[in-house]
Amino acid sequence: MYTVIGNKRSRTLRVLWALEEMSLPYDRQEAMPRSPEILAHNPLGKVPAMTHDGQTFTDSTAIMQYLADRHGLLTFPAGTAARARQDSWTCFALDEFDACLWTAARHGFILPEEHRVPAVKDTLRWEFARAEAHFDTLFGEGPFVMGNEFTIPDIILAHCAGWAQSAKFELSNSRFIDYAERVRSRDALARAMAA
Ligand SMILES: N[C@@H](CCC(=O)N[C@@H](CS)C(=O)NCC(=O)O)C(=O)O
Repeated sequence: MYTVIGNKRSRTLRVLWALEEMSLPYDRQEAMPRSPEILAHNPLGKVPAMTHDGQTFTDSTAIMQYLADRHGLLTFPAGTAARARQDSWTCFALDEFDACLWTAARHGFILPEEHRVPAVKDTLRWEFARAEAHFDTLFGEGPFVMGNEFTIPDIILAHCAGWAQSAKFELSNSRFIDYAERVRSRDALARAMAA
């Protein structure tokens, strides 16, 4: 049994979503960032973590890709050209979307007040819009980034689209908006949110 430690208003939702997509059974342990519950599993205090078979895994992308590889779902096999392209999408999602949102959060409410630079948000909004334009350039026929196959980077990108809205980053590219709406309408996300 997999046990996911974290809270749904965080990247933990990505792992829950992946588990629901794969129809795998799991338990949840509620933990807020930096709480004693997560510090017991991750000395950095970051959520999510996941335990399985006496082992602890951290970082939402590492956890999702571990699950995908282990069960041969939501991924192309390691060592294939398709997997390299899939991993490029994963890196793109993390570098261009996740990084903007995370930096905005850090300068909004996470860093000690004296180290925050609130004005950086304008630059991050501009960077986010540029990332949407780059998505448009890279995206093929769809419906997913890897064509007909729904894979891990789709979860990261669509999660970032939802996160952007709650962080008041207005989405600006119609192809990215359509894509995000399509991916976010999947039943597995609704189940993960209700879990
Ligand atoms: N790359 C990591 C980032 C984890 C992370 O920073 N999580 C946030 C919540 S979404 C957190 O726990 N932050 C607390 C902190 O940085 O102190 C992942 O994808 O899991």
